Amino acid sequence: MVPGRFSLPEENRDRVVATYAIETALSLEEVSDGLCAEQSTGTWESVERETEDLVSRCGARAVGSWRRGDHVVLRIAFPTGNFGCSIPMLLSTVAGNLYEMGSFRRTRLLDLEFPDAFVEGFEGPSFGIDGCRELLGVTDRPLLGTIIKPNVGLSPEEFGEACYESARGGVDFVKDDELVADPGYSPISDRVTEAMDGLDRVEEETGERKMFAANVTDEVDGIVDNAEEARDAGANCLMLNFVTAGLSALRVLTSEMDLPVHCHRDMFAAFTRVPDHGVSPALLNKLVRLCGGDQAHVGSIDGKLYESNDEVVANAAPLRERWLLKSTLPVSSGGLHAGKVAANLDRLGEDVLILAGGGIHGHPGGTTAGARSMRQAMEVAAGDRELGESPEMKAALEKWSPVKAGEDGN
Ligand code: CAP
Repeated sequence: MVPGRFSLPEENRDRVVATYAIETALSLEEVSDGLCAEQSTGTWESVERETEDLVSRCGARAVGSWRRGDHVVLRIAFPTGNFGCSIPMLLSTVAGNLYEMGSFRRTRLLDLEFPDAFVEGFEGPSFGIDGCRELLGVTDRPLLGTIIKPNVGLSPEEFGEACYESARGGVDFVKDDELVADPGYSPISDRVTEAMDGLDRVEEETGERKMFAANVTDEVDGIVDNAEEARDAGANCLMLNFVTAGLSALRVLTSEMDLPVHCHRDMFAAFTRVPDHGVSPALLNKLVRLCGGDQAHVGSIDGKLYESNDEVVANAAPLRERWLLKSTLPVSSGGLHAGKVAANLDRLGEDVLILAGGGIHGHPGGTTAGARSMRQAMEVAAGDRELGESPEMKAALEKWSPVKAGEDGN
């Protein structure tokens, strides 16, 4: 049972404030009254039992509204007693039916502001930035990781060897691709055993501790079973495709398991990419932190994804800003290689996990050389060496051109 799920008293007067931008031909008043009714005590028609007392106890109410071009911006306050600390019921309340209203052409949920009493019903990340750093014994530089490629099809032994080669080249962290969880060709426990064996060998050789995130994504009732299997096989981190599995599944996983959870965001853009529809990415990341995610993807600076660099920076903000909960480690991933490290650190800062798949395993010198080129690029960004001075970095920069820190590709 997730702790604190229904800890708010029914009569709780605290409110969650939701901010929306809605494209509609309706007036401010029509949108605001309609939304409050639809998402709390009423519907499209007045109903006799919707008494003043009921509305005052349970009704949503507008706390601000204005026009912005074709859109109405609305701030609506919802009594927390209507949904308690339940993520699915929170989302059904603040978002639920709104996307299907015929009179709203586009609906964007921009933000949710939570009262402290509500946030206190959640545990948040158990490890977060400091906990992940502590487990790795790395406190004075950004973290480096890889996604093993090819994505699918490797046997556990081939996978373990790729982990060894990556860690040997200096990555701190290795993760499954989002497309691998518990397939017949690579059952979780066999893959974790081989991966940890590879990482342990590197630790014996170099003294550097490493982390492996096993993807435990499955049907909801299989996620914790997979996680226990991964933990029993030695995994020291778990990974969840949290959009496809669901935020509630993430919350259950983080509260049941005493391991950091890496949150992969595949399918995220189905909700975020159309700028005036869906949900803002910063809000989704705030919810990941609320649900206890220890590491979360934010896109990548000058990478292969759709976001501008400013948007990537904005995605990372809610993971690290001051809150009642521990911070979540932002993960920059997607099309990165040694030539892009400086720009990523420049925009995202030191408290970040930089991941490269193709940029490591596609290096002309192979996986270990690719990992070395990334680690060396971090040393360049820290001012400890010159760009392109080592053979591994030189080969990476010959294959992929560098992007300078501060050179914004927006
Ligand atoms: C990156 C990656 C990651 C994306 C995630 C991929 O590989 O493994 O899933 O970075 O993107 O398969 O694309 P490369 P998002 O390093 O080879 O690009 O955070 O948007 O889900």
